[in-house]
Amino acid sequence: IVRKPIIAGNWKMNKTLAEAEEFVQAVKNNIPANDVVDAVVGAPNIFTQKLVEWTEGTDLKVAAQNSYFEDEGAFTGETSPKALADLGTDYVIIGHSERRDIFGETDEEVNKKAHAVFNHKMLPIICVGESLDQREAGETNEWVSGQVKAALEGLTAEQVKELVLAYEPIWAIGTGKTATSEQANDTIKVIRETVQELYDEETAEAVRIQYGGSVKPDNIAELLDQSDIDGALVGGASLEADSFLKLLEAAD
Ligand code: G2H
Repeated sequence: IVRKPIIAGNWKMNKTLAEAEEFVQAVKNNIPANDVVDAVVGAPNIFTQKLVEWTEGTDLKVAAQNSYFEDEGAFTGETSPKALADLGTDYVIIGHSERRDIFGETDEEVNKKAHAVFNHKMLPIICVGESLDQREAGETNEWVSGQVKAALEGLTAEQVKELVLAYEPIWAIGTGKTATSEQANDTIKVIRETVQELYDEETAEAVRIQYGGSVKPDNIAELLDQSDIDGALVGGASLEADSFLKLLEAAD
């Protein structure tokens, strides 16, 4: 099976509208064809509508950085998955470690959000990953596969083949410390085995699993060379157009 690489920028809470537009104009017509690599920009949700407008007719896809699991109601400050889908959003990043750590998102909520995203015909990019303490205690595999099981609960094999998983060791996020490509690949293999256990070999071979955590133009090639790494979820190095384009070229 050949899995198409997917490179997704996660801007986190960065950029003004003008900065976002400048980035999109510089990038949108310079990305590799989407039969080679999926290129995704995860902008702050307040810019999602504009991103969809600006990228119309191009191969650049748009991700929101979070969504609530209810469609509407008394949830002050939350973003409706129904409204995101209506805007034309392609992907939603779910369960990023910053959401889990800073905003207390649980595995159960991550799972509900994944269902909500599918209900509205978008695709989730579901993040999992261990802390440094967990890695040092030798708990990585168990922890990460537990997160995967919880996140995928109740999803069909067809859905799992479509979604994206992102393995982001928390200790490598924004720290400049990257997991070695072998470390990343080893844990991603564990994730793939978990999917196989839950579903079947076909599903495990089809699901795309990204690595995330201090990915940069100069380390992406060796990460993508690994057997099981199908792309990257990139924070810091996705903020500049040049750097983002270099990441995409590496996957071309
Ligand atoms: C991990 C990653 C993007 P960075 O959070 O999701 O960020 O590439 O800055 O480590």
